[in-house]
Amino acid sequence: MPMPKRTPLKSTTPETLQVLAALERKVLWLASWMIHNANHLRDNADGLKVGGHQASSASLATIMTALYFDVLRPHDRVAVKPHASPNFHAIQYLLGKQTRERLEAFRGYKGAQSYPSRTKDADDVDFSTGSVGLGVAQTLFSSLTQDYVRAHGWDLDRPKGRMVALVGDAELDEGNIFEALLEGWKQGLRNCWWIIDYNRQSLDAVVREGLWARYEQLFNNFGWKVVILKYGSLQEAAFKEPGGETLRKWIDNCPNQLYSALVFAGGAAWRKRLNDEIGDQGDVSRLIEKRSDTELAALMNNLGGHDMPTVLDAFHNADSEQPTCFICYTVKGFGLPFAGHKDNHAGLMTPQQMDTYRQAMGVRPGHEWDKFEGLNLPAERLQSFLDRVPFAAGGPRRLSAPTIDVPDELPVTIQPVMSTQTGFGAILNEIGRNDSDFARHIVTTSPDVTVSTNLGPWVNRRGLFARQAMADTFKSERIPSTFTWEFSPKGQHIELGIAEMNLFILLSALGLSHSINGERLLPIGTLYDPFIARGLDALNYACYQDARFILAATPSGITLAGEGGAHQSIAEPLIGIAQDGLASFEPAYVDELAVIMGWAFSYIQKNGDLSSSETNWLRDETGGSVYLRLSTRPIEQMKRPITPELRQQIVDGAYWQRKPGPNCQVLVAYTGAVAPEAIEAVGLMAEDRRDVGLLAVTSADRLNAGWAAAQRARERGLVRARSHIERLLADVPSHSGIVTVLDGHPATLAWLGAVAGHRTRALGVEHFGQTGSLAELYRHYGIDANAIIAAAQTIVPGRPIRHLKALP
Ligand SMILES: Cc1ncc(C[n+]2csc(CCOP(=O)(O)OP(=O)(O)O)c2C)c(N)n1
Ligand SMILES: [Mg+2]
Repeated sequence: MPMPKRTPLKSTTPETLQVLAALERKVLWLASWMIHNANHLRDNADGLKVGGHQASSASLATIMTALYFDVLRPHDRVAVKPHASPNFHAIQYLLGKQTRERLEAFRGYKGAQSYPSRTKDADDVDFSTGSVGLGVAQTLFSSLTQDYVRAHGWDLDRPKGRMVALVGDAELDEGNIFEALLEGWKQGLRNCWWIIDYNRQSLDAVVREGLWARYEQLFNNFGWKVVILKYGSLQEAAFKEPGGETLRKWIDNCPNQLYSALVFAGGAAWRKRLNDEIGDQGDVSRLIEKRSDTELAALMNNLGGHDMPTVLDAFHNADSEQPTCFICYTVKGFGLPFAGHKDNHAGLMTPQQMDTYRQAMGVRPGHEWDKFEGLNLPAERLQSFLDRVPFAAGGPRRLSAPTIDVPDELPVTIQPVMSTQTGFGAILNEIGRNDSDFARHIVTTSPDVTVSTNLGPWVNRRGLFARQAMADTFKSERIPSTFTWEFSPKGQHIELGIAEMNLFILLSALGLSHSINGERLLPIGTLYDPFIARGLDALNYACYQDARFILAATPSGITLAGEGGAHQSIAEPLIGIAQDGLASFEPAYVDELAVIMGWAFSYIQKNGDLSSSETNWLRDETGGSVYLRLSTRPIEQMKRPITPELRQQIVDGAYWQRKPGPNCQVLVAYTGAVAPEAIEAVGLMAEDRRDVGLLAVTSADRLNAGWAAAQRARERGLVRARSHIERLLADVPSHSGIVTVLDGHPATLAWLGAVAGHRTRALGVEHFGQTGSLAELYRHYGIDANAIIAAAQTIVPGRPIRHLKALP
């Protein structure tokens, strides 16, 4: 394998190398000890394994020491391989940014987190990781976001940062990484480093042979520079000895499994194997013989990713903006007793092994957490080095940005008959008309469904983003088209290829811009509702790291009728309820949507305290992201004034479209596009029954969250706590029945019956896949007016139903 040529290292002095070697030892020790302490020395009363990854951490100890203590600058940002979290916390501890208490509580309540977490850790995690692959892609999209922000004239007084991912080699099996690579190539990615911890082991076993060559080709194809760190400096020196070439060839041809097994077995095993295979070849025999078992093992373990000079050399020489992939050969469990063993992923050192390791590290009992214990350099020298580490020299790593003023009302011309999707496009089109600060900070994005989710008018006004301008040839050729497709550095729409994973990770990056770049963006992403599932883990990831964005998902449900089949969505309203950090809405009318969007633009900017509001028991001051489930179904709009009370109720999740009277037997609670069916059913039932109610539910999610919070508050003694839905249902007679209906899973609203103990029948969609007209599908799945009336009749029998339409 030809090695890339590199110019000799200039910047690192022998003194620095000495200090870095000591710190590397300490990082590895602290990471191992932290895990050991959590598993063996803490009171773990619940009998569960605490876990932690000593082997995976060891694999990256050299690389992370080099990066954090020497290479990185304050404006660089890092996604650390999830199971190298202990290294990260150990490094932050040495830099004075993590407490001993939290290390002692590693994986415990409020302790340092198992996997680096922006929201739960206290030591300045740049990007959360945990679900492998996502943090890696996050660095790519954060780099694009940095370019976007700077192209718009913001954040220019700070140097550009490099977005760095520390990647497990098996992490590269995750498809989202390849989706991101292709997108990065399209968007002209730069300033992004992916450092592959090529230990040739995954969780279960040793990986396939020759993966590095696939990676190399792959990254080259996407315009990346590839730097391979295979041999350490000891090995390079040995290759220059007589017989060295033979040794190199043997290493190159050695299968991954055998190499790992010999690393585990140690010096004597290396000697036997090498002697058996190449030992009869004069020069190389001498090369082997002149080394003790320990020296031989050190030589064979001296892969590029564990050799500080090699690692520093590679990083310091990668000074162009070209995205760069470093393939670093490493040993999983390097320096620990289970190094190289295929079962070491979750392996923990036994107390005896730990004791031996402690002695080898020169750490006295009782001094395990001391920063410089057992290091062969004076503490003052180490401390003064740490005090000057460039990465830690900047101010706080969490930046902030002022809140952007949102207009009190978002104007929109409401047509007599209109869908929420059309309304969404119209609202953005209106915002796009003027050049307010608010409009300038909006950035939209979509995975190839810009036009079909109605972002077209906005994009016509604001243009597409690219670092290099690109004209719309259809326009210059004077071929009529509804949409102008012109790219420029000032454009405000980022067009993605069809990969929903990429959409969510880009939203995650755009939605953290205030904290990463110090410039706030108001991101809006659009996609088809069913394809939320395609990127769901990435959506969860974005919410977990508290990125802020608005998601408009449309079309949704079975309401897309003829489009139907595989495009129908059922489970998404339940995702909307269950997803932490995401407030979900499904309005029926465009005036509701305008209210919700106006609120959403403020909500995504909030960052206040955790206490709940006394009115709705929601923690609105903490803010979050927003999911709008929209529809293409044109429905008749209501002409009505939006009073402040109505506005608040729409945002809180429900309002009486027809308040039930004291003799109410039945009320219908609906969400979204089935509003006409609910209205029709209520109208028909009202001919026979008195005081029928109609509850418009704009957000099952917020109603449910408020209800749960108010119950908790009462259980804690706040006896007067009442949520919005409890207040709405307070006057409904207890014998009334509730029929709930939506174009989505019936469980979304079924819980309404439990609020005040009303008998309830929940209608919705449980099966999918049939195409047809709306009327056919609503009848087929049982969410039309007939179904509502029949359900009401069953739970609260009234007079014989005269109004049921004839069934086909
Ligand atoms: C999406 C996802 N699937 C599965 C896992 C469980 N898991 C954690 S680490 C790991 C293997 C990682 O191997 P590699 O990336 O090579 O890291 P190493 O420990 O070898 O450094 C797996 C399967 C996960 N964290 N995320
Ligand atoms: Mg691995």
